[in-house]
Amino acid sequence: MDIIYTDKHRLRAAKTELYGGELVPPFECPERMDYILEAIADKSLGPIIGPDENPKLGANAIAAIHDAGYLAFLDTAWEEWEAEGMKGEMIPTVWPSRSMPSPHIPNFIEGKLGYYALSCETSIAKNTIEAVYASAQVALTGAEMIASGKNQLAFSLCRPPGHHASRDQFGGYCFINNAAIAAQHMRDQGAKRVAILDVDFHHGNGTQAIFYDRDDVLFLSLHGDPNDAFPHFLGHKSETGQGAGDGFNLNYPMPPNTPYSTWGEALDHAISAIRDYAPDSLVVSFGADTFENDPISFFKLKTADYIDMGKRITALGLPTLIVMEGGYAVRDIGTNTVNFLIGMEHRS
Ligand code: Q9C
Ligand code: ZN
Repeated sequence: MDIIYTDKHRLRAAKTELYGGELVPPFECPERMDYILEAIADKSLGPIIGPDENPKLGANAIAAIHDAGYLAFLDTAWEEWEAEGMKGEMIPTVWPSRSMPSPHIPNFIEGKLGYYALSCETSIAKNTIEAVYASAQVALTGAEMIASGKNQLAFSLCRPPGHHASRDQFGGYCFINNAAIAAQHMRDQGAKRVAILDVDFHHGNGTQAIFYDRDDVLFLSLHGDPNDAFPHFLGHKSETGQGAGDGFNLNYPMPPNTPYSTWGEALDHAISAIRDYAPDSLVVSFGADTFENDPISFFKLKTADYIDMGKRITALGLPTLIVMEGGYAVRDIGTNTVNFLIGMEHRS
């Protein structure tokens, strides 16, 4: 299967993550990609190809999915922060909270940072945004391969991840929603319906919010119950879409210690909903943080389960783009991700 990847992800090299009241090295680190690439080489998967260099590819999709003011904020955030003489990385400290509804967008960078952030573990650092756009290009290149009919399967090895990013907010290690812009690009290239299946441990709050009122993109997410897991404020079963999108959003929240047997039942339900929807193509937001040894998650999937997961999803027989999201058990992320790809390659 074609794997799209660029070394530019290394420009995303924040030193800090606010975690448990301490500043720690970020869980979402460059080494994640090294372990995945090593496992890909071990199994001779590939080829690994660079993203399309055409800067216009998918520009419409990015503009359709994200707010212009948000993108402008991302472009100059670090410069503005440095110009104020701030010494550390960008960590928001203030938000327009429930008691301050309908906020105006402030001028000062500290205020803008809180306005455009949904959480504060995701420090913005020098060159972060360059890596973010390279990751988006990796997603769009994969989307183009599927949309053009050149490929039935492709893997966009994106970093940083995207599924927590909404139209105008970053957080949960995400800035541009790679899966959402990929799905939008497929729509722009003629797909009538696209399904996005999110199997990362965390709820894909950004993707859900982006497509919540649309019926042309079906969103399904299997994840840790938001009562117990990040992002805490979205991802309940009762969230089923609104307006034209009513019925086109499906959440499968699951409790701590969920094993693959239970998780797989939710997957089968999601797969049958995708079959009923009959999309032209599928985007899979893949995270390996469902793994039993993930340091920040609580499902109990085992390494061999990822092969079965891939086989079940690929049985849909749809043109499919896999987009990399999370996974923080760095030593095992390569094997688990590659097992998923091997499962996905089982096509009749
Ligand atoms: N106590 C992705 O997997 N913080 N993002 C969790 C746990 C945020 C995960 C804190 C986790 C974000 C793409
Ligand atoms: Zn995750």
